[in-house]
Amino acid sequence: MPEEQDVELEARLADQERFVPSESFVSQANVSDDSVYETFEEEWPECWEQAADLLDWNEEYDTVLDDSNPPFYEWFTGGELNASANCLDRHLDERGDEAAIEWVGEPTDEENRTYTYEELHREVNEFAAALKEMGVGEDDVVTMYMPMIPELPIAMLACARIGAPHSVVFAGFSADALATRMNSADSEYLVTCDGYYRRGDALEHKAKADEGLGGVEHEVSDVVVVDRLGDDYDHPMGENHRDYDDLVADHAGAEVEPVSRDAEDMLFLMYTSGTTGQPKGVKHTTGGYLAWTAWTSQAVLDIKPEDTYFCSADIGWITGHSYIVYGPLSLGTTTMMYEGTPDHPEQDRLWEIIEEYEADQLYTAPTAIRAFMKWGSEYPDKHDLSSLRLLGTVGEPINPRAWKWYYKHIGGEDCPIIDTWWQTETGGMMVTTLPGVKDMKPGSAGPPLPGVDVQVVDTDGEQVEPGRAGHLTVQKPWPGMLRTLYQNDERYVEEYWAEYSDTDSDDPDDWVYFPEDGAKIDEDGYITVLGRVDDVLNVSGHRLGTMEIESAIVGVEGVAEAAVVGGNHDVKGEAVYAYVITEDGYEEGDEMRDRIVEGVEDAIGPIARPEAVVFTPELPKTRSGKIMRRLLEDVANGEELGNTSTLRNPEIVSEIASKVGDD
Ligand code: 6R9
Repeated sequence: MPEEQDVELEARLADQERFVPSESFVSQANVSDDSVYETFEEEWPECWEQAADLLDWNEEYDTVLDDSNPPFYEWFTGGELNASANCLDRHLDERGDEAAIEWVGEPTDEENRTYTYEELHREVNEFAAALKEMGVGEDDVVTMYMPMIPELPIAMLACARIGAPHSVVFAGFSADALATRMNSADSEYLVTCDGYYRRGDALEHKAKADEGLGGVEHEVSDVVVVDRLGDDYDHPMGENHRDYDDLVADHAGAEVEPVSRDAEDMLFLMYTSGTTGQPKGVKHTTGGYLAWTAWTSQAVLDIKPEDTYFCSADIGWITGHSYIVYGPLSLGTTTMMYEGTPDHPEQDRLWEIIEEYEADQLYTAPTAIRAFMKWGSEYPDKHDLSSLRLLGTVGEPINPRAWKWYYKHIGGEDCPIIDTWWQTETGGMMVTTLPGVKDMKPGSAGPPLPGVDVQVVDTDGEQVEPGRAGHLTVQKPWPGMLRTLYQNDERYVEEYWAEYSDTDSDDPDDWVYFPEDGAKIDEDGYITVLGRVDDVLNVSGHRLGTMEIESAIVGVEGVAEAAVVGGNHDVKGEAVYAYVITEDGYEEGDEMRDRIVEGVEDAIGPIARPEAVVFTPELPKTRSGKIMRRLLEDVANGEELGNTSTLRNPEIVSEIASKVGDD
């Protein structure tokens, strides 16, 4: 395109606030009829039968929603199904030879792997048989600590097949984080791997897993190890460690009858960060979760069985669970997995993959889009991306400039973009446009999905005027919702419901879910999510608790006190800023800073690494002794300092600010 024309186009896009999905998209969309919003409202909760109908049930459910004991809602009660059978067996007749998973490893000289539904079904059965032989029973929690290799979804589906809930721990998390999660879930089984490739290096993962196992307080029965690195790493094996390939080979050809699970039986646990130091074990069930991910994959991602769908998230986070594994596979489509980072070996790796596999959808995070923007449009421009039909984002707010760049340079101004707001706890998407129905407004996620009752309210729980900031709330239950926090019903009520509910009432109308996000709504009912209102940071779309990071820092020898806040960052969205007071006798300086960074990496993982460590003799505190995080955020962002008059020690703020300025 000639340069002037390009400039003109940029200018036009910069001013445009509303985008209409193209005729060609709408005409083929899974959902293109606006009436769905009204019908779902009128027919709620029976509207969700539509989601349940996307699944195969062994036993029909009696009731769509049992709301007799809020907020312990139950969905599709009396129904029975198996998630692995829904993701595999039922597709065999028609799609047995079609690809279920297209896996791309990071090294470019390695052969990629395709698993047809037939092949995936076979290996899931073999591994399920191995798990059974190891003694894994229904409801035993199996932990997985694995990167983006095919054995991860295989292990998840094998667990689902035998009714053993999985708990996947992101491979980038530390040994300590693994131990905490295994302890919390009383998990006696671990599936892990020797290592994986990251930006050309073979990372040794097994040593980290072993270190984590050392911190598990109960006896661990078996550890399964996938040999990913082959000759690149000769990994040590412990007494109860078993090689994945041997196990599968020993059970070659085995078939395991999928266990019929009650709709409300647990499918998996996923630990996520909250306000306190202890991560929360979010419990998802078989019927509601699977119905939710299947329905949203169909209605929002517009997935059709013949598509090749690419979500660049990691399966270690909820996005990968719902929209790499369960949603897409339940619909019988081809789901892609990429092991490495988008900048290896070059900054066009994703575009190369999309071109090669002719991907139909791309679902990624704003932080990735901001990085792509920074690298420049010459990278996507080198590739034919015309196979793409739809683009999506998730994990954090997307700024209009990044949205427009994505729209133009990746979507060729022809693909609708879905900006999807949801959480680990919601199981799947909640607020986003239906791409075949609604116009898009960059920067705003869109209206709530049909049948989802989201309101933006003030502190009294009253709806705010359009344009005013308030809290995002969900006023009615939905099938994909978490059911509780593992073995902690009390904390479940406290964390998500107490704020806006009458907790003594058993009338569901008195119960309101609060996800801890701020938001505003416009005249058309479009919601702009403003970010967390609790002490949770969103670094590169990853959810991290400030308390978790603080407790890691105060665990470092010589640290007396620490406060962690998020500062704005062009690519990561938010970056970790740590303000640290040292103990007497310890010197502030590079050595201390290195030990602090190391302490955080050991306790949580490199994703939580502080961008800046600022030493200070005091933290700004209110008279009642509460740390004023807002001021520390202002300092991190180099902003005008807010009101300091309520502080016990106002002078400290400018002192800290001058240190950050020096950095
Ligand atoms: C799926 C996922 C949840 C938190 C959530 C919110 C933020 C997610 C967003 C978004 C603005 C979007 N968030 N999607 N903010 N616009 N489209 O990310 O789950 O890791 O649990 O994080 O992420 O703050 O509360 P999770």
